[in-house]
Amino acid sequence: MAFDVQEFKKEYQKKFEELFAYGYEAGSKTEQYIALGDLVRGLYSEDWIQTIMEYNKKKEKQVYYFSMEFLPGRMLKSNLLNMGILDCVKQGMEELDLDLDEVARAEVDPALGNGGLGRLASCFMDSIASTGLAGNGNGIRYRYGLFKQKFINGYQIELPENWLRNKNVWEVRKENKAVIVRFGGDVSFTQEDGDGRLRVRHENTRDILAVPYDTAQVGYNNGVVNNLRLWSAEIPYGDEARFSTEEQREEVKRITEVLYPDDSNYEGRLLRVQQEYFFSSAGVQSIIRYFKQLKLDWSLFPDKIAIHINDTHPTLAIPELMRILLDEEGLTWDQAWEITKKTVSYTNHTILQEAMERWPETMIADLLPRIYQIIQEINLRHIDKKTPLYGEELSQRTAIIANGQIKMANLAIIGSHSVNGVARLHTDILMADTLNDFYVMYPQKFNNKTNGITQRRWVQIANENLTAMLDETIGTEWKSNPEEIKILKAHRDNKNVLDKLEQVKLSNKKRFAAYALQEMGIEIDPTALFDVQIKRLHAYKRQLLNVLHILDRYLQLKDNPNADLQKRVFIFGAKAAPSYYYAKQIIKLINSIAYLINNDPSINDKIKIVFVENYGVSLAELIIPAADISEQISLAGKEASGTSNMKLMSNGAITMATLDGANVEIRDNVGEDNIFIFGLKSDEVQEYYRNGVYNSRDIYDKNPRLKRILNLLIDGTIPGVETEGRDIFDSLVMYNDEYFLLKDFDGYLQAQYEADVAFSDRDRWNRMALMNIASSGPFSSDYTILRYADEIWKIKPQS
Ligand code: 8GP
Repeated sequence: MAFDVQEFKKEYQKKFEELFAYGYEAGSKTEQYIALGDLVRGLYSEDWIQTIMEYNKKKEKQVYYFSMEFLPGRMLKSNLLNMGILDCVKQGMEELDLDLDEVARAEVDPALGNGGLGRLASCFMDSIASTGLAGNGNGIRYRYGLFKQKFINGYQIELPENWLRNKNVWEVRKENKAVIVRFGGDVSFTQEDGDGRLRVRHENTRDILAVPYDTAQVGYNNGVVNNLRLWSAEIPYGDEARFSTEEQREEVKRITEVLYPDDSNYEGRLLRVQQEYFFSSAGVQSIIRYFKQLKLDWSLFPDKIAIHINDTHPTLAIPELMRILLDEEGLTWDQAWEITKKTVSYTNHTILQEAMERWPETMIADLLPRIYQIIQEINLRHIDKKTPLYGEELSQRTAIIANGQIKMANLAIIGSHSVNGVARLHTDILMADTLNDFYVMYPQKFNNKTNGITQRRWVQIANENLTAMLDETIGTEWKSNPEEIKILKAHRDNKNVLDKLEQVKLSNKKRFAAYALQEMGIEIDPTALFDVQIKRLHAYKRQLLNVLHILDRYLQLKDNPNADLQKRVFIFGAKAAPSYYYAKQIIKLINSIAYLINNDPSINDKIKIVFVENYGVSLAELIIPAADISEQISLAGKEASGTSNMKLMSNGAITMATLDGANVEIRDNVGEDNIFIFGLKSDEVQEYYRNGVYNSRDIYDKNPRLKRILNLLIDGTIPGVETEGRDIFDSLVMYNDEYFLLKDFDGYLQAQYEADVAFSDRDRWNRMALMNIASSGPFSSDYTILRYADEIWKIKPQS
């Protein structure tokens, strides 16, 4: 984009004055940010219009990525980078006596997702635009999103995150594109027009207006600007009288208020289903409106439209598309079903049973009576067709409706043409185990798409020092073709390059140390080994195993203050689901241990623990470039892929890993010498589950080192955790340790010991870091997305 510094300065000043009616020098950081954002939006608006017009004109096939969550992070710098004007704006701001980074920090990081799944959706949106694919996002504009996490007395407290309190400069409200989403009502059938066909009458519905807010997704230096559409629930115009009480109005607003209402109770679950139908229906309706404008035969719908559902949350898009084709467009069942299956594809992100969505049949029948009928019909036809082929038992196991429950994964698989897992191991487990019944029926639907990350945000923006060093060492080709980063391997024995890499890491560690001191009052040594575990708090991710290792080191130092142990800073970032009691107990435990150890002078700063509050994309950008060790220690078979493993690797952290999720592929790429692997393998875990011989109590009794650590949880050593310590102890020792922490403990300690040894040899460690960076190219989401485009969506990059 042509733009020079002088021109920028002029435009910026003008924009600021236009918005705030005084000079930018007197503005707050937020105002300075809003003015810059507004200016930037203006700069890409023409490309945005142009891109959409081109797609329409060429009747290009487009993909619609339906996701309940998006975690875009701050958008200012990523837009500037992709537009190719980051350096120019940075310099311009400097000449205006402003610091771009400081101004950029005034942007509120929207928490419209939980973790991996939501951030993946945002990496994908960036990659879709950057590889020149015609793609759109479809989701929910949550008023508050996920909660804001605070620690009070070590406990997680959830506060509302009012991310929209200032103007959101990136979004454009499109009232003229609003659609009505209908809930409840009565369904009847009539014969009209004398053609003998049944017509559906759906009356007395509760109608909600879905208003889209569009946000541009700017491609990297290619002029492509795609669209992310997030829907907000409102009272339909002219219908205010029907929502006369405060209670009724609240009910409407509630639909798009928060991500993850507490689904441990019926009310919360009902709200969740409303959200899912709300954005699925609105998305499908707007797609249908677009398609009709093309004036093509309905049979061409799958040639023009691909709908991808990110996990099962948007599965209701399947019966909704059927409903519109049948009831509104008058297609036959067979026509509508063919179109739907060819259009929809589905990604599974987890094998955890508790995350498999099931809704009570009665809930769907009441809330969405017509959709319910369609699901029943899909189910009946499925069973009718499959029973003669596969027998009663197998067919019934794949039923969508069973025991009064509607199984969303079954509907997603039956109603789509592609089912993919997110790492090789994960897909293998889906095919062989979790979804094996479906694999038997539809082997051709199953495929793997290993996750990826965008190095634009996770290296270029998050780690400017590393970016500069790479540019200097291997040129800039890696930025548009991430595989090219492998050239760095040629420098693996170049002392000069290794030293530079160490300096880069050190400066990033200093940056994090400054944050820890300023925000948390914790002083850390930037030359210590930074050991990082950042991810949602969940028992299977085994943050507790990390804790057991910390306690082991603590005891070693208590026994012998001069023990030859590498100085370490353990960094945690994690939110726990509000109703996940055990995860919240683990948070309290970690905070209490942090308090104990950080304030114990006899430890002499050899261990520090930093548990950052309100972990999210922006904090990840600060922590990841500073990491030496990347903790990826889930029980093998449980973590579908992981993506922080890829981000950390790209920034030169060494992975401490079980052979789980994408760790397996990371090992294959980086080689055994540049990763620390330990623990049970996935098939060994399966075997234990099958034969039931695991006995954690036995391990506890026979392993004195481990016993001593576990006893710390209940002997009063750790202040303030009486109940938490006891509950956690019981889960590990008395209730047989569901995630095999005790079994993997020895292997983990050994791997950690090896990491200490490696870290003390600076050249060796730096070489390992270099090899990780140099092997990270294949994990670019650009490649992942090109595989989705080629193999699932059948769309091609624009020339
Ligand atoms: C996550 C997986 O746990 C993670 O391994 C994977 O990297 C990521 O998806 C992206 O594929 N799954 C979820 O975040 C998830 O299942 N969330 C649903 C419960 C909301």
